[in-house]
Amino acid sequence: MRVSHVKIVILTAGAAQLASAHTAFTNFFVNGVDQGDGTAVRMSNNIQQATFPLSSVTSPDMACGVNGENGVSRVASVNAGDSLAFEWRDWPDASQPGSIDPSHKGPCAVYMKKVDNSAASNNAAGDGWFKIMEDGYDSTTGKWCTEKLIPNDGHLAATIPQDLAAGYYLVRPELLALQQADKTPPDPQFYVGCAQIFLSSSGSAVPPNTVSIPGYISMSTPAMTFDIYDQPMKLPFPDFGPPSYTAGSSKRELEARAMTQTIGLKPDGCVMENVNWCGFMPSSYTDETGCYSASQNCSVQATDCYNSAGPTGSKNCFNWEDFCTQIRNDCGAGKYSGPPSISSFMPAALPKLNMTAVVAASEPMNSSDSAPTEASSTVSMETYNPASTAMPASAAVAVKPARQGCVVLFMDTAARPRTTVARGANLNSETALEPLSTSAGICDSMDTSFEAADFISDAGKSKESRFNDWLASSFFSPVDAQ
Ligand SMILES: [Cu+2]
Repeated sequence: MRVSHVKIVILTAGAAQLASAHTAFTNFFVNGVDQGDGTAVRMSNNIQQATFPLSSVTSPDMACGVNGENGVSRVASVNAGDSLAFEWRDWPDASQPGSIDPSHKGPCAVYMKKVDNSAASNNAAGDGWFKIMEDGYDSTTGKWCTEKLIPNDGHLAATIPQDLAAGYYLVRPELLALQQADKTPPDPQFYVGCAQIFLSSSGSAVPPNTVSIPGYISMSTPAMTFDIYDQPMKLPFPDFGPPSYTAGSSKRELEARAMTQTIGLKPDGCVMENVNWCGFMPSSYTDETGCYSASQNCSVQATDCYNSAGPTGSKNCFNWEDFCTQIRNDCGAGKYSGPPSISSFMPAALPKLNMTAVVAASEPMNSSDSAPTEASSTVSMETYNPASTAMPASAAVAVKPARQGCVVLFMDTAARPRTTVARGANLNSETALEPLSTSAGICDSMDTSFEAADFISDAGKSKESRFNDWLASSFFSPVDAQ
């Protein structure tokens, strides 16, 4: 089915942050640790520019997106061999779930470029880009890379090659949506952004195959006009860009030299963060003048927070503002000793991402004739004993072939079915993914950090009804469970 590009603009009265269409790279994880919304990420402050596809495949914006030449203050600390995950969102402030519309089918890649200072401006467009990850079309599962993002909460995984030389880099996730590439004129749609990192490494490698962005593709590059609607498609998909660099492949060597990050670290005294903003404790005070001066200082910082927030939103600015309100109320009440503790105003800790699950779900299938690495055609029917967290295996049942890669555990407690879904063939995995959406073709998940036992003990009706919806969908037929 041909789905046209639909532009959705939702105006929310009174809210500074708007919904979006399309997708944006909003935040990234280092070994599962969320660096924070927009933190160390270059993106336009204009939500439309941040979420819309780039206007031309030869635009300088192809490097790091619109306004991608503007460095931001923070630089994430990364070690060689770390696994990264780049999060893509339909709504950059995550006010609604979703990563990318299912119509946006196409390949993904991740590029890096070594720079003198990743927080500096005007170093994105031009030569020096190399690829560390690519994933096109997987003919075994019939999925494009962009389609794998959807059940994977928008996470695109890549590993930093172990032998890369230390230093500052820009890391650039790239999505190409081909749903309009067959039109006249063709409209291949790129979504890119850049993360600013400092790489600690004892390696010395400099990948030899670098390209200029823009310049690495033009409209005559075959992939730009690839017709995803052809029956059958003209496979293999014509990859573009340089070959992926993996540790140990042929390379130039720099003299290995120890480097220490000096730029973009979280500043001393930074007690709260939002995007690349930091809140600092107002000076302590013991009298009325000092109290109101602290209140004023706090409010000025709050304004900076909101003004710098951008498309990913100002969630933590609200926390900061609550803290300021406390100071002001204290002043009004004659409590002239402060500032008060900020601990009760701190935002909740960001959940850790289960990288194993993300990698398993996004693993590129390299050749069309290889079996899916996580294929599993069995479901284990379990009887759950509430007095025990053990999950005794019992009958294995078939899943619909298209559902390979999903493993479903059934828990039955006093006629209340509980079910967890895990990716991969490891039935004993403690990784339990919550079934959620019916919009994608494989195991969907919203949460990747549940322990199986947590899920079982949670009797929330909404989860149960969401599961039932999912069960009733075409993904998985309970009739198979015989
Ligand atoms: Cu779009």
